[in-house]
Amino acid sequence: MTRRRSRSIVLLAAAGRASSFALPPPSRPRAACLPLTTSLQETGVDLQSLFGFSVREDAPRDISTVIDWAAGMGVQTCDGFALYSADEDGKDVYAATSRDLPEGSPVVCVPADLILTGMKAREELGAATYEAEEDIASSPDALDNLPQFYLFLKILMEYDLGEGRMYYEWLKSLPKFFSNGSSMTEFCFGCLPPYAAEVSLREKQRLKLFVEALERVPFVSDVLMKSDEITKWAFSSVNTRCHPTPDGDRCLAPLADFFDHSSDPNAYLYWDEGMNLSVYTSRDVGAGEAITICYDPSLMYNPSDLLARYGCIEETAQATFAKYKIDDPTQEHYDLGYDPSRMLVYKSGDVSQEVWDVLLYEDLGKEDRAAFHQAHVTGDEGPKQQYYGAYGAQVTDKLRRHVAFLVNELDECNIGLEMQLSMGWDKHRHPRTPLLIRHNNFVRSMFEKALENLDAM
Ligand SMILES: *[C@@H]1O[C@H](CO)[C@@H](O)[C@H](O)[C@H]1NC(C)=O
Ligand SMILES: CC(=O)N[C@H]1CO[C@H](CO)[C@@H](O)[C@@H]1O
Repeated sequence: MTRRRSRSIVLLAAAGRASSFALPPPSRPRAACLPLTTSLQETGVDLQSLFGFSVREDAPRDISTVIDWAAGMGVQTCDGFALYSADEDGKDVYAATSRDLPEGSPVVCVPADLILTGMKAREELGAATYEAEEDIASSPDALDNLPQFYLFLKILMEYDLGEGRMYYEWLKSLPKFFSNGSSMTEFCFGCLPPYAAEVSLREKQRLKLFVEALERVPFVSDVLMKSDEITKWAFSSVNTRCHPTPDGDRCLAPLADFFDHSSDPNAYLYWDEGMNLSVYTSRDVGAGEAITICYDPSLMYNPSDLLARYGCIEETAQATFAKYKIDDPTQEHYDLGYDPSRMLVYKSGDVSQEVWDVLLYEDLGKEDRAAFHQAHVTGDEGPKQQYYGAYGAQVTDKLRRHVAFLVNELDECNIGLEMQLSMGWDKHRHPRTPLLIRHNNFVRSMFEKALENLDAM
């Protein structure tokens, strides 16, 4: 996310010594040179300290050793690479450098053998997981779910085995507080407009699927399986930090998992033939500027999916999904551009042509639908204009009602949320309230503009 520079920025960790790409990586982990602690208090002993560190939401996130650990593991970083936090409690961490980086510079390079993938985890964990795999493989999004399920198991296993394991220092650096859909409560869903609530709820159901499948994995201990906090932490870590690989798998690449998402990123991921994963700058990046990558181009205009999956808001986005949903879309709908990344409302309040076309198509009878579709795919503007001549006013009115409905929904959600804030309930009971309000306001601002435009038509 874009950082507001006015906020206090806390340096959480930096490499003790600059590790340059020109130099071979050190062979042993170096001791941390800068002992940096977050301001969070140590929490009391809880069940989870059985495992070395707590993953409770309010437990401190320990980022102090991960860069030096990674260097010891062969991860190369550019000069001045460091992790910063934009908030006082160190929950929200981003990667930047203390020096200007020109376009095309390597930022980090993670060697292939350190990268965790779904396939590698599957091989390592072996046949004991195959029963659980059947459950996941029969789920609707199996292709996405299977690699993530194996990464989820791998994280749980490493957490269970604790200190002394290869990935321990990296596990400690993972966030504990997530606002992602799987962390939301019934209360949160009630405060989101229908589409955002639906996608957030879907994330929560995915978590349930993973946790239920755990019961069929013999090596997962009861303590782990029954701890909602631990399973949610492992699930959210995988879900929000994994990257797709060129061969359709998913991976967790230590240190390459600290880059925030932006729809106007200043860096990108690059896989070499040896499956090492690098991050390169795609333009000049100033010292201290957050280095960002685009997680998934389909999230560029979809703040609700971004919220559901990653728990964040990107207020610089130039458009938002128009949230117009069709129950049983056909190939013809898709041909007209029925897709969240194309059915857009822009900051200016303009609505993308795809929205108009889909709405008009919906109002036509069978034969006219076929003719309109034909004109669209052949790029024949004449007949399309005739349909707009006949149905334009009707479609404008339908769109106006849709947009007005959403503005109203968002207002109602925010009334409930503001009330929580005024009572101070957000502090403990509903810590995600401010985030939900930001999401709703951001989406509302675009819809409100669209409503003004439609009213003026
Ligand atoms: C991948 O990284 C390893 C270790 O850093 C290096 O030896 C190898 O040459 C790299 N592979 C490619 C194709 O660059
Ligand atoms: C706001 C929030 O807590 N969102 C989290 C969702 O997941 C990402 C990736 O781990 C975290 O960085 C975010 O902090």
